[in-house]
Amino acid sequence: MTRFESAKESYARFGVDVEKALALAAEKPISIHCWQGDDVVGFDSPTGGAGNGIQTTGNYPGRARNFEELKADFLKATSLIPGKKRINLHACYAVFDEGEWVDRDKLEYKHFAPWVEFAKENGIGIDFNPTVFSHPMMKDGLSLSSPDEAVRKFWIDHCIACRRIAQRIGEELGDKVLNNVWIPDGYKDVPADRLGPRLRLKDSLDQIFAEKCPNVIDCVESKVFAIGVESYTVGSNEFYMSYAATHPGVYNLLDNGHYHPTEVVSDKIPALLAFFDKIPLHVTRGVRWDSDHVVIFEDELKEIMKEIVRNDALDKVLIGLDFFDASINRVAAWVIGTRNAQKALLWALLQPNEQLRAMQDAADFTRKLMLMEETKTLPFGDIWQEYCSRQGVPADESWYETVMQYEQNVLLKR
Ligand code: RNT
Ligand code: ZN
Repeated sequence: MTRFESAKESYARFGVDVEKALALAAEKPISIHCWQGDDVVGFDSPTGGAGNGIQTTGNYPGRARNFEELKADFLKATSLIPGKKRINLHACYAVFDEGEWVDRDKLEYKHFAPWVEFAKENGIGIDFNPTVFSHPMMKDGLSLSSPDEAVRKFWIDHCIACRRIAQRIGEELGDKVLNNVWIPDGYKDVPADRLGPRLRLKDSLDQIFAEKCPNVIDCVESKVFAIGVESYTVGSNEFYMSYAATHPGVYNLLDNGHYHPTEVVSDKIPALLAFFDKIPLHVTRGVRWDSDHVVIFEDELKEIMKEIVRNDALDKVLIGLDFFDASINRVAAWVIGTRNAQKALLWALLQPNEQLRAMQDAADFTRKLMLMEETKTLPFGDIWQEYCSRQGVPADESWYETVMQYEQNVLLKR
């Protein structure tokens, strides 16, 4: 008997159908953020870098500097990751012809057509984001909530352009494209007016979402605070939650780095499932704050995946990743973080969820706790290895050698 067959029997003793779990894991796409590959720099400001609302730390060699390099690195990473993939793009990854450049309010579908070709060639979906940071039109740290009407209009136009691009990408791929609005707007010190910026943001969003885009899934992403905006964030949780609740078709994206440290997204998922038919996620790892460290196989990640699986919400929760670490090999960062998200998803699919629910409803809490704890040491590693093998990717740490060879042959030569 192989280790996998024996592990399968161990799970079967607890009523878990391993084959079903493997099939479900293989079907659920994870949207992989392109920005881990180049420290959120993008292609639209050759002299610039991440700043004005976002920051990356570290200077590991080999950052992707252009479209060709980013594609190659992404494919190297995804060749080592099991499961279905999408690529999550930002507007700053527009691909311009030689000598061409347009500002963000003038972006068009053609600037992303090369990405659509890439997606078609590789059988992956695309998600999209307006890039409302790292740009001179961020005035005094504000964009869609700015009291300067020229600034506000520029960013409204950018977001409208992005929805149109996302719509066309969706048409080309015969798919729906998530278009996520996140802005860094806020104040460092105690604001004198907390309502005004929010009313302006609300009006901006109304203008942005006015046009019907049937292939777009619209969402807004809140945040509690950031470095430099410690006292007040315009797009707070309550603001966007209320906006989504009152604007059908606009969803509230949950980034698990964007809440107070004792709040957990695993508990927010079932709360929102009672009201929304979709919940987009940014799965990340915050260390003391929204630090966007590489996702590791930790309890809260497992708990998030468990809430998706046991509430039958695999079709409702859109799993996307959001981390960027420039202090380690960026391809390895993608592989580690995404393999861990896959691993946690498979882990969640292997829980005796129905039995546990029945025990809770019968107030059989002792038995429930016993079962939760005993199943923690089932031979999960053997099932994970089988999943990777069936998916044609390395089942163990041997993927690391592939990345190190790529570092030697490609990344260090940049
Ligand atoms: C920032 C948000 C946002 C960004 C990306 C690049 O705090 O999490 O999602 O990380 O849009
Ligand atoms: Zn995010």
